[in-house]
Amino acid sequence: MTRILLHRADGKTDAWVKDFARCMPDAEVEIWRAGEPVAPYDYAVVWSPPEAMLADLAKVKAIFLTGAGADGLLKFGDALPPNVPIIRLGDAGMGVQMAEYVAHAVLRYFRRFDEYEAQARAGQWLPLPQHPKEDFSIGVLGMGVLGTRVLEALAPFGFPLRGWSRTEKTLPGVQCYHGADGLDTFLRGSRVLVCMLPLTPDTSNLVDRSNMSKLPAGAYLINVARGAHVAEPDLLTLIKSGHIAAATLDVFRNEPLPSQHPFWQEPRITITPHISALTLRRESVQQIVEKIGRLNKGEAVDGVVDRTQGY
Ligand code: NDP
Ligand code: OXD
Repeated sequence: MTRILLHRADGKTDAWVKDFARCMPDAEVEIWRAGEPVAPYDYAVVWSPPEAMLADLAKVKAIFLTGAGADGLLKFGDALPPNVPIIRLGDAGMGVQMAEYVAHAVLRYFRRFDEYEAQARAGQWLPLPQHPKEDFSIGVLGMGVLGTRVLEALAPFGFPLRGWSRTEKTLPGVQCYHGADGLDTFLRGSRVLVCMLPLTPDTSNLVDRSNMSKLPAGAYLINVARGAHVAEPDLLTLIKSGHIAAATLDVFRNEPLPSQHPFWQEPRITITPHISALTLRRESVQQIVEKIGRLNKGEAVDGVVDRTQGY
């Protein structure tokens, strides 16, 4: 029998327990509750657990995250059990959602639908010149599981594609840049900047005034990674100056985005409530169960977080 300790901040645990029972009938899933004694467990399944759970996480063989980003757990730093592997979710259905979201945002800006929406609200009939496709290069920050999926989904549209990663990469049809040395050249040629990075000390605030100023005039920003990648006041300044034509933001420093936040008043900013790629419960449970099976046999699994890199 495999014993799994589950925590869900939203309290919606029943469906997760049912899915684990379906995919792993011999598993015993227990819900973590603050202050209640915890029996020995083999694995923990969490997203952004409370600090009070950390002592119990030290007793398991591995911690599975029900999301792609590890920042919600790594924020605890040295308080985390040092030797317990943290395993993040791989694609599990998020890749196609990210592809849909980013392709929609890119095409909306390329075909100027955002401007047509504003015109229609003003009762204005005015065909606009089309953006030349060769000038509409798309630069994806982060060429991991999700960034790569998005670049592949954009390929058939014929936009010039570029990607930026920490280590050197090659991807057919994509001009690849890496490291601090490659960033400026990458930015200077990216008319649409798509942020798909993990949040780490190196990537926090990366999309600030200085870096956004390197984008071509009239650039677009799409952030589907974490709010703290973007310096929010800098974005507002550059949108007001016209250097950034518009932005689509799915993630924010404070979520839900506070009602008095100036982004709500800026018509060139499109806001969605952190929905670009939702965790699909069944697919996620299936993936976790497959990995538990491999770990139980002493085999390696992918998605193990490198704590020194922060993702
Ligand atoms: P991966 O770990 O697979 O990929 C991360 C990519 O970022 C890699 O290409 C990595 O480079 C690159 N990277 C990391 N640090 C740096 C750096 N300092 N400089 C340059 N490149 C860097 O992550 P995923 O693709 O699975 O997910 C990315 C992020 O998307 C998640 O961390 C999460 O924050 C966010 N996300 C948001 C969701 C939403 O609903 N809004 C849903 C799911 C994820 P290298 O290849 O060299 O390692
Ligand atoms: C994730 C997220 O990282 O949902 O998976 O943001």
